[in-house]
Amino acid sequence: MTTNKSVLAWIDEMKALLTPDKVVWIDGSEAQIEALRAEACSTGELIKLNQEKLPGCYLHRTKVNDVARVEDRTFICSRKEEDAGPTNNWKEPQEAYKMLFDIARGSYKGRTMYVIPYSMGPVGSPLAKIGYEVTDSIYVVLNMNIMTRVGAEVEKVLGDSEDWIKGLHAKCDIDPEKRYICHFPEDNYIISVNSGYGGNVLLGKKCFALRIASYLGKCEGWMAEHMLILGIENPQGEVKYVSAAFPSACGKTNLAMLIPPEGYTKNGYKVWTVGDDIAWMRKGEDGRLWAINPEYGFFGVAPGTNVKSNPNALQSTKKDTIFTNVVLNLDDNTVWWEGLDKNPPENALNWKGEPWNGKTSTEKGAHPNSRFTAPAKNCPCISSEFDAVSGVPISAIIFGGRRAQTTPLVYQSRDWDNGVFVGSIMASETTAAATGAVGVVRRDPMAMLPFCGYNMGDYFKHWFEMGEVLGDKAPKIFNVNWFRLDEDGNFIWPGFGDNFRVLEWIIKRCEGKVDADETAIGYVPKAEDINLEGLDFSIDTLRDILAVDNDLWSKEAEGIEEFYKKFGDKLPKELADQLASLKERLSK
Ligand code: GTP
Ligand code: SPV
Ligand code: MN
Repeated sequence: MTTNKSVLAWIDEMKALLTPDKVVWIDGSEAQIEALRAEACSTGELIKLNQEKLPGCYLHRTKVNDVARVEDRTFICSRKEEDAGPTNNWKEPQEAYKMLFDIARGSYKGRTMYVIPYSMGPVGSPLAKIGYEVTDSIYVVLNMNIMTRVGAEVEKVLGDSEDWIKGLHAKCDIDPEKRYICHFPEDNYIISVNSGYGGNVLLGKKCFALRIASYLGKCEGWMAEHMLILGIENPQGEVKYVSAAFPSACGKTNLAMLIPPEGYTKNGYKVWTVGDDIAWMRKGEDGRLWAINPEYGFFGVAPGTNVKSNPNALQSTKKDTIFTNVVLNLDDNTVWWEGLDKNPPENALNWKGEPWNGKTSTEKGAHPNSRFTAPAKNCPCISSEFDAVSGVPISAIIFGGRRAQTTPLVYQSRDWDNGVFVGSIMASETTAAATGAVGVVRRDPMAMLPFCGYNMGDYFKHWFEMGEVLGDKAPKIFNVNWFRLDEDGNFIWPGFGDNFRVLEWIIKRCEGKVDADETAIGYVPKAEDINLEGLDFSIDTLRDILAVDNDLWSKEAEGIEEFYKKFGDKLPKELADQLASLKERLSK
């Protein structure tokens, strides 16, 4: 246990507020973690799975009203409302503290307070940051122990420093009417009450590593982004790194772990995973942009994960993994979800714990936002640079979303500033990762709409400033869309491993090795430059999904103009200029 005065003072405050019966300091030792797993199994909080087939694996079910992030109950409590901006919910900080402390007061009575010291990023890395989360949930402790670097080592590195982030989580009664996920960027404070679900309660993840960190990044000159990081190794053994921002449940984990098509793997191409959800990026000594993954595990979407779509993710879940809200197969005590295979169990319990027969039931067995929490080190293609304290140099940044129409398979921005514009106009169909309607197109700039901890107008400005700092060493910026639909509603592009064909074009563009066609929105590949070898896919269809329809884009431009109005005079002039140029090019 630490002797850090600022930490001890806050823990005393928390004890007085929450009145736990007992305080347990998480040291990260296997013995302590194992004892907690056993305790959670004894109360039913966890179900121990078949230890021969799934060693170290457990199942957890949340309350049925508590299955996803709650964007309408997520608040940025900056002192000034303007600093939260038009895209965030805001509460006045003193009022918010009072409301939250009133809700949490006494709620640990008869319970244990767990104190989790954790590092986002390799322990001791100059890019890493430290947090403390107090929680009354063993599920949170065990998940944080997979998702972050936890324990005594972290406290040693922190020493007496006051530079750490406070996180208070209280389950209370899981009352959705009193559920609040609040961030106080100016105080380095996060408070989450009345939830027990993933992104709402694993406070190192979206709350710290994106909402608080994006604000710190603005103040300190770096970037916290909702991005995967992957390395592409060519047959000569050279590795180039790219990062990619797609909204929740739009393919980051899948792209991060992809296995290239056979023709490529035979020739020696490989993909290495550095991260699947969050990137912290900073200018390095060589002037390039360097990225670390602040996380230590994957909190991945289960449905759709299978041996074909993402074998590396599936393999990652074979040991030491916690499954949340999936099907329990009662015959062999293993788990199942939609899209795992074509053999749903007949003798099973669905995600709610009710009897479920996969052959006859019309209802889904797993929740669409059911998840696995797996250690990153389980991943067969984890990068050798995963723990590298200075991270990896980024050659390209890729934006992308789920668009049935309009957005081509891939295009490149004209330059950094145009790339910031491309990120700012991202739009995507909503998914089950957050509560609310699914399949509605909404603007989600840089996939950060739910995660930007300050005024998004200032966030755009920060992107332009980073472009200036990086100059001609800045990564090239691209946009992709794997999700174009045909008239029958089927995905046109095969996606998954075949996305490597697009990554190859992106890398070639970065190296200046391939030409492109200039369109109103940017540079689009010549169809013959996307390698279709070994794929049953016609070049004409490829041409279709690469085409830029100026009429559709003119409508898009109107939507962008409407969206930009939200930001008032916080909209950087560069973006207004970019929009005007786009319109001009479209009218030609
Ligand atoms: P979060 O963890 O919520 O941030 O999601 P994510 O961005 O990591 O998304 P993930 O990779 O888990 O994919 C979400 C869903 O999209 C899954 O159902 C996938 O099967 C599907 N998906 C991923 N990549 C592709 C693709 O290339 N094509 C198609 N059609 N679907 C994909
Ligand atoms: C997302 O929704 O983007 C996730 C899952 O990665 S959660 O941690 O719940 O935010
Ligand atoms: Mn995510």
